[in-house]
Amino acid sequence: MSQEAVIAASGAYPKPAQTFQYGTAGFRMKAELLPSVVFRVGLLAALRSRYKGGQVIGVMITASHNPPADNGVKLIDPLGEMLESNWEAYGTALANAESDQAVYDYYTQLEQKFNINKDIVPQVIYGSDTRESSPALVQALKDALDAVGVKSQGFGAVTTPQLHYIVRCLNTQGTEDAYGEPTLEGYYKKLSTAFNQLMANKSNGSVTVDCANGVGGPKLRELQKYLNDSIEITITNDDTETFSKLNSESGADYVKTGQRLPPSVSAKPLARYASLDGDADRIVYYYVDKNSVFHLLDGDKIATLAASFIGDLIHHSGITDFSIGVVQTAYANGSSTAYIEKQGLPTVCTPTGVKHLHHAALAYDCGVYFEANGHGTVLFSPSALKRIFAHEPKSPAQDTALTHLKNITELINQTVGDALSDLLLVEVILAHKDWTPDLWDACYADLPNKLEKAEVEDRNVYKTTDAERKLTHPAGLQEQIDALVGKYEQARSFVRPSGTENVVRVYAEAATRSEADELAQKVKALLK
Ligand code: NG1
Ligand code: ZN
Repeated sequence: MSQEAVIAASGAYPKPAQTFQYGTAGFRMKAELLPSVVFRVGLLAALRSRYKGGQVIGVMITASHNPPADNGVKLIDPLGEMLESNWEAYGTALANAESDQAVYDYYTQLEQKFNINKDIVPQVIYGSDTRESSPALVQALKDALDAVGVKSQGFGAVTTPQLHYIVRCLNTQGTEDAYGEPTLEGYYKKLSTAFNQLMANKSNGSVTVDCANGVGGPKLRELQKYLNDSIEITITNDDTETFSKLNSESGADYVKTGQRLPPSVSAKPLARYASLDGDADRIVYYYVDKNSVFHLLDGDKIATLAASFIGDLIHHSGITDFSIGVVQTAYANGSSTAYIEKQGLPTVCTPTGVKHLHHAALAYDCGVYFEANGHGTVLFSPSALKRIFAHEPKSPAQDTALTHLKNITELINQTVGDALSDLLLVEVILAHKDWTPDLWDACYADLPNKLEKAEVEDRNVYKTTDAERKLTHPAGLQEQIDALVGKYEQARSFVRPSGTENVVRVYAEAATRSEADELAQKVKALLK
């Protein structure tokens, strides 16, 4: 790597007059602002790989559920986790360096700070979602990787979780923790093999999947080719050619935020429907009842379903002293938390952002974590996996439960929340329980809730504590919220600054729909 090469390559991607910040989802904004950021993220990925002894780092170009004109970029650490949070600041500093020389200087400063061995060849893999802006951003990334001598490989359009999967596979190949074959085919085979075994001799009707006109559509079609015919999957909203359709009137965020059907879906009573987001790392389910009333089965409902099913399998396998915990955020419906606790399972609340949930889930033999918006997965600790795979069943019933349990650990993408893997997981559980969506829904009744956003002058003046459930600043505001909450039954409300948009979010829940809406409006009015 020469100074001239880096500076010349950086010169092709001038920084706009803008301050950037590596947030909970990496960098995310209007795509035209991103070329310099993506170039510099490429440099950071190279450093991170060398810092990790040449392990493979992933770079995903996506803006998930954001509108078509946005894009974003985030790094994936060697085991498929999100970038370690103390490195986010280096990404922020690189993105904000004011000149090409400053970019180079900061890069070499980091090399020195971490005493990075320059003989190590860095390795980076990358992928993108289906946005119109993605190819140009991929080019910016490649230019950075080439400028600093990275051995790189592109996977084209992939779901975010697929790239996480491949990163982990590459870094664990040939070890006792080998995660799978590091290809898309390997991904489909791993999920489908587990699914087909779990669904052998079962059939459970059909599910319609709205793919938000994003990358999940073609990838689900591909996955479908490997699945047995135990369920029929109907794919809708899978037009990735018309860029403007991405996340438009479709997708998990549309359904969850608006608590309504996508207009393109005419739902049959008691049939199963699911929506993915633009990069297929989120999923929500829903159905309409006999009276055509819409019911959402969100991330909380998926978490409770998964935790109770896995708990039963552990029990029926004869495995003892096994801890299962459910990790949620402040957005989890109060009824879901109460339900989980009633089942005797511990719950933990962390700040928003999957990196926090993921971290907390590691404390259990099996940690189930989901954001209410449908982003989540299940983690089995390495020692728990060893125990499961070494366990000797003492009866045919234990043997069956254990076989299911082993397949469940293979079906779940343990690197990150994965809409395709979660879809198959839910389908398996419903088939095993012989549940229609209303039976699943009947586990507990969601408290009516409302999510609002407020434009404020400076969201950074809003500071929170207690896993974002309480404000410490501006002074006095929390007391005003508490006073309002006190006027309603079963009510809860909190305010926090978004980590991905320049807004403050307001959440309220209460015993009735009108009270939840009113409380949200009143709390929002306090922010004026
Ligand atoms: P922010 O903008 O910080 O609320 C949103 C979601 C998070 C998470 C991130 C990353 C809500 C209320 N917030 O974060 O859950 O998914 O985006 O995509 O849904
Ligand atoms: Zn997403």
